[in-house]
Amino acid sequence: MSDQKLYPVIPAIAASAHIDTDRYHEMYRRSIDDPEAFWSEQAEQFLDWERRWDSVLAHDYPRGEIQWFIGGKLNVTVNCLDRHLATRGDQIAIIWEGDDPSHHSTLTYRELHRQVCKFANVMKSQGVGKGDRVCIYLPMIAEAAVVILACARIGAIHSIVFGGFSADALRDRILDADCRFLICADESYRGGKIVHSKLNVDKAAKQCPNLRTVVVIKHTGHDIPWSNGRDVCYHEAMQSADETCEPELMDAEDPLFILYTSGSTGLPKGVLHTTGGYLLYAAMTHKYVFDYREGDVYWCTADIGWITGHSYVLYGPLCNGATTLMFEGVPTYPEPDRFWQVIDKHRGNIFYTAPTAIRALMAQGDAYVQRTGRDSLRVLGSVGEPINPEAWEWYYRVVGDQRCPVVDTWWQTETGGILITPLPGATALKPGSATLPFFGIQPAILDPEGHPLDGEAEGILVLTFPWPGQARSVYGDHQRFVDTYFSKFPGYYFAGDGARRDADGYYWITGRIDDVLNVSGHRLGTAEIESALVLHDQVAEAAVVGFPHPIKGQGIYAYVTLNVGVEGNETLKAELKNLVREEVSAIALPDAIQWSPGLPKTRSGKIMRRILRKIAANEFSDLGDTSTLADPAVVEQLVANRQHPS
Ligand code: 6R9
Repeated sequence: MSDQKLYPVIPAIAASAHIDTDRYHEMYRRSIDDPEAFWSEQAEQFLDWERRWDSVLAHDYPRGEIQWFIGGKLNVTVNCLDRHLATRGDQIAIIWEGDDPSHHSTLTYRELHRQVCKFANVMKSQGVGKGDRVCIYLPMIAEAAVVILACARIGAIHSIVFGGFSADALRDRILDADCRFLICADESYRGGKIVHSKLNVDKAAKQCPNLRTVVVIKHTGHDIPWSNGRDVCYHEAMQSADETCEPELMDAEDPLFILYTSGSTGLPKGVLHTTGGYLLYAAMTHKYVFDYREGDVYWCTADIGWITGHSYVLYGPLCNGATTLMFEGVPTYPEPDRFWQVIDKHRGNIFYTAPTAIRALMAQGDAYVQRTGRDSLRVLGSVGEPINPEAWEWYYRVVGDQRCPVVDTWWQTETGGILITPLPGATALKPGSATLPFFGIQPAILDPEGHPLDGEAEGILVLTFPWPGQARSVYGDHQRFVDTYFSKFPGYYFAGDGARRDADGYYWITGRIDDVLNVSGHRLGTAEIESALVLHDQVAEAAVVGFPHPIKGQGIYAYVTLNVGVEGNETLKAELKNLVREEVSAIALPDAIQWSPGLPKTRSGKIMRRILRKIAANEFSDLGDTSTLADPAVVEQLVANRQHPS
């Protein structure tokens, strides 16, 4: 079994790491035995507070109520910027590396602070204040960090929408959070191609009557349509803005941001994170999981539109005074050695990316890696989906030259930060395992009836106790928060993933147990894609499932039932793909569409996705029990017409 392969802690790493094996066990024990004392100490050590908290924790899981550092006051930007000025004002805070390898720039902590204060004043002059929701629809440019932090400066709640999302997806998110203020770029670059950001905003805005102001950051500088009275030029507004802006004093439990993420049903949920606990957890995990040290150049390749970009491109690293690299491009442009070129160019020490990128680069062969040096690297990280042992081995051996531990970090949008992970100087590694819980994290494995399983076990992964970075609600719908995470197994946080615990207590994440897909590390709900497909007036019904894909982890397979009398053809397939692109995103495009005159349903009308998944995966031998189907003949027909995914 693959869990037999063990890579001991690398002695050179352990010798200088913040946390070695003994210290991990000692700190972990204390974090479980006396969580309030433990987290109090961490909150003092990692953050500057304007007012100390009155109590550390209050929680009631069945009601979805979680509060940390109650009564504490602070401002996130004081922690990420102001307090660094005296000691590292001239240190680089952000290295920006463009899509085009000849484009790069840097911002020092002093300059970043200055720009954040200026843009905070721009927002204030436009009437944005504490508690207002601000939508950010930007590519990976340094100004994104400026406007995000400016929201935190004045207590506005940011809602970042991934720049690759369509106009319709953007519209849904603007409306759900009732954002009246939006920041976008004119256009952006991705792998040498242009993305028309502002055009998408204009399209979305047509259906967002409350959207008052659109601030446009010039990035490509090409001509774009302009709506007088609504659109504001970022650069003009910044020119005249004042450089001082007092930070808004925030309660530890005041909202910091909303981030939309897919679930098994309905539209994506606006996961709400608050101020004190989130920042502490992001900063502490950043320091210990990556063994971050003063002077390190740290690079997380995630987009700011995902939680990984929030916690590990911006908030965690900046709170720790790190130099963080923001990358606009893609791993394969101009050539598949781009990551390694960027590491050599900026002398990157810590590198954090997703298994899908690792697999895609692995498929290009070792030569692209080997023609670069990578001698600055010390720690490698993985996030977003389970990493298969082959990809792990390649990452460790070829990219890291067997010198750099690989930290496989399991966590979610809802968890705010990393929960299950190795620590570079403390944890022996097993390829494919996220290994052990971080400080304060208490995982458990349940059977389908909700009974906790001891020792070696496989089942449903839950968390039994809160941690500071945990989400507090679903914006505007607390009941949905309770229903999604706290109702299925009362008393636990239900993550939606399955896991196995081996004899050494190591956790192996086995993937989602609900109808959430993970395509190239992106979370997508099958319901979202199905809703897009059935918008077509010739489609009667659609069912979407995932299947194993060598690069993307999961691919998307759609079964589509057309209206009576309609013939399926390639034009129709193209139209359906277009609908998905427009309604959701290009990430959600099906790899295969199968015309399905009927879908396998139970007598009560429930689609049996288990069967659809097997057919999509080309596993016909064991379709399981089909006797409860209303019409078992449907299955044979589906098997006979299986499509080869493109
Ligand atoms: C951070 C992030 C969360 C889902 C999660 C799980 C999968 C993430 C993983 C992993 C196995 C890892 N996932 N990291 N599975 N090993 N190291 O990705 O957040 O976009 O909300 O996705 O991703 O299925 O439930 P998010």
